[in-house]
Amino acid sequence: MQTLDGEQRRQWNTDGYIVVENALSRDEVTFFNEELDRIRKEPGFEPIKGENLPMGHYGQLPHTEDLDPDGFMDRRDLLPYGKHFIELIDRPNVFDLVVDIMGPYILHSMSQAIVRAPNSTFPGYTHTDGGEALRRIRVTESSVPIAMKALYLLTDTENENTGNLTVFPGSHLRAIPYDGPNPPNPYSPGAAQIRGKAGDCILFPHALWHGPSRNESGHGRRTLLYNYCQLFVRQYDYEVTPEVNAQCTHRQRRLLGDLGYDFMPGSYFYGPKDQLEVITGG
Ligand SMILES: O=C(O)CCC(=O)C(=O)O
Repeated sequence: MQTLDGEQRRQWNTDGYIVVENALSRDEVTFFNEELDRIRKEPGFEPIKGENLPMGHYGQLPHTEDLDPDGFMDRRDLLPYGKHFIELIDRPNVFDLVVDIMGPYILHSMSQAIVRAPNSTFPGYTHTDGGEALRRIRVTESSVPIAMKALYLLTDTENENTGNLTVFPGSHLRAIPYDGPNPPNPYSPGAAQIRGKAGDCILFPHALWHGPSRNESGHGRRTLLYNYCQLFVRQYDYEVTPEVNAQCTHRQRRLLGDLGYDFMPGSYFYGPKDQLEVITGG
């Protein structure tokens, strides 16, 4: 399998992220953009708000609220929308690097498509992933992450304030002052807007302070996100339906939590005997 080169490893350890250029071809970018237009009109999981609902939860909607292709969309659980979304789970030019970063004892934990609308009053925001729990955990520079994300750009963010993923380089090693008097935002000192092209993929751990900048580009900024976690941590956005399961390869099924035997106490604590072989395709 492919591994990080020296410069990528240095950047991962120091800055806490790397950019894989041209991870998707131009044709694939076009294809997935059309898919986002399609799924916007279909039922799916979107953020729901309500007084009695826990923070950040997603519920089933008949379609995305804003049907303008450039309008806001935040759709979770992409695998039921087709095999091409399933194939992104272990697309070799990105997944190989994920395995090099995390090791082979991993699961796919979440899939998501986000469109950030232009010209909105949206100021951007900064956070870490993994909620209240992971926010309190800090790993060292030489540790594999507990969870990480692959963010595929489907539109260019070559200029600043075009909905760029904005990160605080090196912040994966520091606690985010989330509940303090001055929580970070994309315009705080130390923030860096990543400039990338449609097709590039940004890899970063959940612990990195990150989030979107404003979008003044005049069009929707689009991304696909695929998350991974260590085997003992649970997935958090889907149930594997028989339809999805039937379309998966052996490796994809393993990454969706099928250990090759029925669950018993001990499962997911230690990996199955063939885990290395299945994950590395050896
Ligand atoms: O929309 C974005 O740029 C970032 C999404 C995000 O914050 C995340 O991946 O957790």
